[in-house]
Amino acid sequence: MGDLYTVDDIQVLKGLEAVRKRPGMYIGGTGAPGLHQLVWEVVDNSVDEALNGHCKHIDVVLNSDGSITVSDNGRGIPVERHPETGKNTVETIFCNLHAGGKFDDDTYKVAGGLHGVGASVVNALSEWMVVEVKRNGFVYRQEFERGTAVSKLRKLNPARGGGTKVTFKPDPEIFPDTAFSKELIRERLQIKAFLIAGLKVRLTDESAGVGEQFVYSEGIRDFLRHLVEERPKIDAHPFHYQFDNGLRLEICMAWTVDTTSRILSFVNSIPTPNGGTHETAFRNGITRAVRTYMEKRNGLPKGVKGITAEDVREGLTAVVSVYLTGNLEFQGQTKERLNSSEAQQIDPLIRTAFETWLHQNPSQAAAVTNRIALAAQARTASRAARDEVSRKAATRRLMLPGKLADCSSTSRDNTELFIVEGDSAGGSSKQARDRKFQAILPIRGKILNVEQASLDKLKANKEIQSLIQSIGTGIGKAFDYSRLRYGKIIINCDADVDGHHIATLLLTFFYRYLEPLVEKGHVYLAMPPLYRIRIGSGKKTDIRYVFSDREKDKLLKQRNGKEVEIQRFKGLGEMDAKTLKSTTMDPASRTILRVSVKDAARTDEVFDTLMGRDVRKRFMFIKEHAREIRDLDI
Ligand code: 28F
Repeated sequence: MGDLYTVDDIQVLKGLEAVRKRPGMYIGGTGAPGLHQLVWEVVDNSVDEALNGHCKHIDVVLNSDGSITVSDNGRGIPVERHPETGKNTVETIFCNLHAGGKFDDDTYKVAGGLHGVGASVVNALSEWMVVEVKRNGFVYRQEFERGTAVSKLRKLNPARGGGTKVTFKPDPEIFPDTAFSKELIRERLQIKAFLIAGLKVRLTDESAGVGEQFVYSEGIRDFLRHLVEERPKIDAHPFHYQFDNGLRLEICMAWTVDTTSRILSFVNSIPTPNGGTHETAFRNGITRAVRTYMEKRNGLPKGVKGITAEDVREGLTAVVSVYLTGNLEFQGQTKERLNSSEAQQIDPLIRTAFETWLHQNPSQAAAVTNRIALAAQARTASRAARDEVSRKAATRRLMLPGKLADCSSTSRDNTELFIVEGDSAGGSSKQARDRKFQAILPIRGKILNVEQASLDKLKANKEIQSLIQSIGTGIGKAFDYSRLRYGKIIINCDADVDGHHIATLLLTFFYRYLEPLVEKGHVYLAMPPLYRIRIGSGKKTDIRYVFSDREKDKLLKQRNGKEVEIQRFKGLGEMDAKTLKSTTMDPASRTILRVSVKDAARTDEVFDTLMGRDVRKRFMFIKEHAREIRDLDI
């Protein structure tokens, strides 16, 4: 500092003295939350640089001496003389209360800093602080102690690029405990990375010698995935919505079968744990959308008069992130509840967007409204009906894929799941089944080659997901035999090359990922006939179903000149329900093959044949062997 104190200097000292005298006024207190508020203030200045598109990296280091370093690769704080203070801009920002990047509205379109106290408060409450700026091709550095500059801003070595680096040590005269919580910091930094897609945020613990980096290319979509990670989701994709016109708004949400609800809201990337106008507007918006949608389609469950906001919220996990340009208004003891009326615009935006999504995605909408209807029913139901078990069963049903036509029996022993290929086969199978114990899952023809796909890729495949959900056991480490939902899993594919291909893929899948089910004899192949052959006429008509060309030829050789009519079934979808029932589905008259793994050594060889690149070879295997043996060895 210079030799003479000017009037301005005295003002400055008075300002920062006030901060040291009553720190609670500025950072809420001197406990752990107040201590960490110092970190958030500095980090948020870097985040503002990122939000305005000037920086891509934020680096945080917990130093061994108890100080912390935050740096960004933004433009770097300006270093020239500041017209209002006559001091350099760095010193101006760090030594003047309320003088931060934000005192000048044109500089930043959006700015965070919930308490908005800025860098000078952090400086005032630090035993020491060092600020380094890379700008104009050089590194500049200035040092401070308890809020006052103890060095000039010095121009050091030349350097490329830009950025700001702030190191500070909280003052033990102010904070009874100056130790930072790595966990708290980690959590906050990860959230910043989620909120700003593509931003790289690194956290290093110098004394432990470890570091980690957060970067999420899909932003809050990744955030939502992270939040619902292990929780059982309903069968619908998350809803994602982004709006950027004056007000910036981004939302991602999904329902789980849990009854808990978690809505995480943010304003200018600052968490608002006590909600506020933006969160209320979000809730109202989705509630109105759901109400209109369900009422329009007469989708209210029996006995339920209307849908409440609580029904909509049950099981909901949501990330709501808004960016407001005006002065942020906060309310409540900790000033964590947003009170800006600007945020009310969100309500109609969300309402329209979500209602449109519901209309445009009927199957997703069905899963969502079923979930909400369940909540409404549980709320409306009498005590007796609010039986845990029935609710549990209902919630478990919500996790089943929409296209599974389940059976009414819930016991595993006598129930059967038919996996059929395509929607037309699904339709006729549904007509032919006995719905008491037979469930139908239609899957689309083109599923992955399980032999070549990784487990992650398989799990992401919609057809495989439907299959796993229907079976109930989970796969891989999560496999739980006690959750098997059907006694028999019967693969029923067309008797053509494509059908055999899919059957083979499915068998491979079972063998690789659900081997215990194969081992315990739960997996079967159905045998739909290839031909219907009528021999003779009148009273002596003989109708036979045969499964291969060889059988057909054999039969025709023995017909002794009688009249014949041959019908070839091109697919399951072509058979009428009665024929499908008697030939393929009715336990009294059908043939099914139990798949078993008998000889581990032989399995490899068989699978080489089954899964080799030669489709015909694979086809022959099933065709030749399937008919002749009741237990198919794989
Ligand atoms: C480790 C903490 O504080 N980063 C910051 C900037 C960049 C600018 C700025 C900051 C200018 C006139 C106030 C640069 N170039 N990280 C940080 N990066 N502040 S703080 O400007 C402050 C205003 O008065 C910056 C052009 N405009 C702004």
